[in-house]
Amino acid sequence: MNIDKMKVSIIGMGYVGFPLACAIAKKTEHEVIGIDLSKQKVDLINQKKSPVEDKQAEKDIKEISLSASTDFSKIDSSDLIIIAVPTPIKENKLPDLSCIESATDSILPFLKKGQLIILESTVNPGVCDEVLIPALERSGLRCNEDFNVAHCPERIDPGNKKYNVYNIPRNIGASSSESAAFAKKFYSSFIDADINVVSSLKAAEASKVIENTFRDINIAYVNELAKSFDLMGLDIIEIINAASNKPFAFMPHFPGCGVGGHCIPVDPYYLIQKARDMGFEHSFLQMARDVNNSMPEYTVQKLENSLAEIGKKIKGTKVCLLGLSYKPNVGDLRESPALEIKKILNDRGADLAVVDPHIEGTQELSKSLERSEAVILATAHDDFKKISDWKGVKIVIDGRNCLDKSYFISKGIIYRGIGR
Ligand code: SAJ
Repeated sequence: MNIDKMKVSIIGMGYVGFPLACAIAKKTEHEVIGIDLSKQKVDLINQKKSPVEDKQAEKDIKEISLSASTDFSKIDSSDLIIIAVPTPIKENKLPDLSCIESATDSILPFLKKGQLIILESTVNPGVCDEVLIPALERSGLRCNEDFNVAHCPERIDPGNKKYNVYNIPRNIGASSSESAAFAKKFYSSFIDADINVVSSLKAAEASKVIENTFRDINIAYVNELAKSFDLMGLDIIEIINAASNKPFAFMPHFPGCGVGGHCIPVDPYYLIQKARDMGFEHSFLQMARDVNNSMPEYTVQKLENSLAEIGKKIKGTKVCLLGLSYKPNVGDLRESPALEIKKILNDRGADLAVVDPHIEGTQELSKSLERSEAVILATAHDDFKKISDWKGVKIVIDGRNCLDKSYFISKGIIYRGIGR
């Protein structure tokens, strides 16, 4: 194998795999093949278009040679196979490894001596050793004798203008020190940031889940504060901003109508379940999940209380839901709390209009505001922050604390934030 010119196959052309494929194709001499189950994604890539919202990758695809296919046989004779498929949770909040398992089944016929298999998908400690390697060894080949395995947890922040696949540091664990060194050299060839080798596959898996669990518990902390500050008549944004001028030992997070995305509300359940299987209950992490999962209902409750102030109920009221996406300025519905808010409003009989400029099939903003008495903002899209004419709206529930509270007070519009 010539480390400078390999055949690299990437399984999964989503938010993680596609930018990664572009970076490798752009910065190295490797031949890069992208594999995905979605013919639509594959066709877009072969037409030199991006299948995901990623500003850097949308540029890169036009300059590079990257072919994509739905046919797994195209990975034949790969030196390196990278698995970057989703690791969601099931309805019952249990980890769902089915994408990894099916990707591995599809790789088996093409597993060869000397190959390195790298998992980028986020998993709990133990998945590589207890699921991935045994599945690959069903080929009859042995890990560390015939093939090696490494884990380099993905770190991508959709919509981030500063950090992208080229400049985010990475951690690597592997089945052997040689394969760790090989993987480090590979990632260093297209990433201009620290590539850190940890002691094992499990250590790499654990490092990723604690990153996102850290974020989840900190968001739960401020969400719980928001509930008590609402009762105390305090403005949580003012208070967090004040605490933030402490130059050490404080890291601001902000309350909102809930926690969405493919990482933050998902990864804690991987850690919780693994520890539970080992006989330990992460009650604190579970409680944080419960707090964050309570925010959509809390947000709708604010609307109900505000309507009651003007003698109305949710049932039959014309309500406009601003935003469906889980984070600003992208169109991504995964685990979005706005979907839960929409469901609750529908169940409570609201006459609902839903507006999200990043999601196809939603209503037009101006007309939706015109016909609505009340608004819940669930996503801090820039388009919503620019609204200057709220038409006949009487109530605004600002689920992302991103609007100007004083403006609404000056206009006699009832404004309620989350913790303000
Ligand atoms: N959220 C809050 N309050 C906060 C921060 C976020 O309610 O203070 C909500 C957001 O509205 C969103 C959810 O949490 O619904 C997740 O927000 P996020 O900014 O964490 O967005 P993600 O899911 O794109 O997170 C990614 C993650 N990257 C990876 O997992 C590789 C995460 O680790 C990063 O911390 C995050 O980007 C980032 O830093 O922006």
